[in-house]
Amino acid sequence: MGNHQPAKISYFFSKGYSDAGNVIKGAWVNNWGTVKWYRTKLSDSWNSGHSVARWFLAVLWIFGMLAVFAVGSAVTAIFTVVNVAVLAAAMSVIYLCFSILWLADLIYLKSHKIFSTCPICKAKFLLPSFICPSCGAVHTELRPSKYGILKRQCNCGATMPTTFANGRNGLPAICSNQECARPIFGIGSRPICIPVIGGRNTGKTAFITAFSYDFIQSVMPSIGLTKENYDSEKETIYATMQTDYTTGETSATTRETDPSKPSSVSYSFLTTGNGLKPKRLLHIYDIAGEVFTDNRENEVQQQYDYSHGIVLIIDPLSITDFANNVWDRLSSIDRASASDADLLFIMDSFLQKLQQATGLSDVQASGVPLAVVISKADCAGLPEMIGDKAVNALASDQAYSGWKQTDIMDDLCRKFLRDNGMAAFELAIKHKFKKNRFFSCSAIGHERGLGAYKPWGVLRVMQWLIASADSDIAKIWNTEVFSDPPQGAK
Ligand SMILES: Nc1nc2c(ncn2[C@@H]2O[C@H](COP(=O)(O)OP(=O)(O)O)[C@@H](O)[C@H]2O)c(=O)[nH]1
Ligand SMILES: [Mg+2]
Ligand SMILES: [Zn+2]
Ligand SMILES: [Zn+2]
Repeated sequence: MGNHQPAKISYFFSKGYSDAGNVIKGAWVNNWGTVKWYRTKLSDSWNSGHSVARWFLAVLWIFGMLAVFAVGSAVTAIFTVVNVAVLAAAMSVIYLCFSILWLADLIYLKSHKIFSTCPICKAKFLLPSFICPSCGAVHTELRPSKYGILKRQCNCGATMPTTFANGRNGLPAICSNQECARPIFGIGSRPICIPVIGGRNTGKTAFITAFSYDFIQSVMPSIGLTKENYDSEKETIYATMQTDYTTGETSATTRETDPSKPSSVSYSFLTTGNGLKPKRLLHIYDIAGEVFTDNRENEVQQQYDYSHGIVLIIDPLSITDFANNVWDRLSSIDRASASDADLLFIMDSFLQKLQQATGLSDVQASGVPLAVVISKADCAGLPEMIGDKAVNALASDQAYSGWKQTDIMDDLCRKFLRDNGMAAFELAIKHKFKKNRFFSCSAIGHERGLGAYKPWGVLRVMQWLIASADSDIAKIWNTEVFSDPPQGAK
């Protein structure tokens, strides 16, 4: 509440003080002036009068002086007290008003889970810094305060709203981190932040492309939601994703070695409609795989701290036991694009970063839901082992009677990893994440370069994470059912 703002302070907190002070001072000066006047009279009559009259007049003047001093002081004192009381009353009323509104604004933001995050430096803040539309001054705390209850006047004279209810969301804003200060959009929305992590070439970008395209093009219209753009940069990302989706390509996420550029980029968009209030702001973070393998990062990935769910992508072709078995059956493209990153190493490096960002200790388990996703499940006979085909085939199996489809898939994936020498990995996940679930998916649906994406299993992953994060969306997007915890993970 205390930061200096480039705005005019309300009268009673600024000029009100000095005005009252001057009035009170004036009254005392007046009173003292009268006393002085009597003293002059006294000395005049003493110096000029005869001996008897002199004594008589002196007594008279002294008496008068004392009377004026006593009565005058009393009156001035009462005047002072009244003045101070009026000023104090006005200040308390204003203080009370802005405190109540400040609190109401805070309660609204908190109860609606509204905050802002910077897609560049990843900082999280309740409110960004707002920019005066006429002069560009930065208001770091545009909230009800001594600068104004519902509105304040910028030093330039422009009026700015100070609450969520009367237009603050519409003002231009920048990141609260003063070293960053990049533009922030979607003010007043509830963010849903989901980082997608994994080694290089595991299929993160393909996963995000498949999700974004299918969610925006099919899911959102089917549940009555519409898209609003975040900014033009994000729309360039979406344009690339649309081209990749329709042509069946993948664009490599460029390695960011320039320290001024972020190591992870988010694809962000707003979704609104169907009674969803406030708007939701989805941030899907695509983190360059090098961040994990080379342990190099241009910024602390603070979003791990405020993320609502994490997608950990595993390339089955990077699992040595499995890859050795099926290598001969792979197409040359799938061979060439297999990830060479060591899964346990990536996991270790990720856990370190997670602890760094969230302040978790080594033994504490994270409460963030973690989706472990086996990607590229279209190749090497995987559909029949862990894909929907396998799940459907087992749905009538005695061993799985009464199981939900999503739970069968979870179980098949865990078994697949254990059977291929990854038991330690599955155990580590169980220890480190209270809420974890395993999935298989194919983002492209086939190997790269064979026409448009035909994804399966991608939306399911995101539905689980988004529905866990947002009960309102869970009510309208509920095509999949999940038990908690997964049947096979109990
Ligand atoms: N067969 C198949 N290959 C995929 C799939 N997704 C990704 N790939 C391959 O893996 C490579 C790397 O994918 P990409 O999404 O760029 O991985 P990233 O480095 O984790 O972002 C791509 O060039 C594809 O050849 C998939 O669903 N199926
Ligand atoms: Mg990528
Ligand atoms: Zn920033
Ligand atoms: Zn201004």
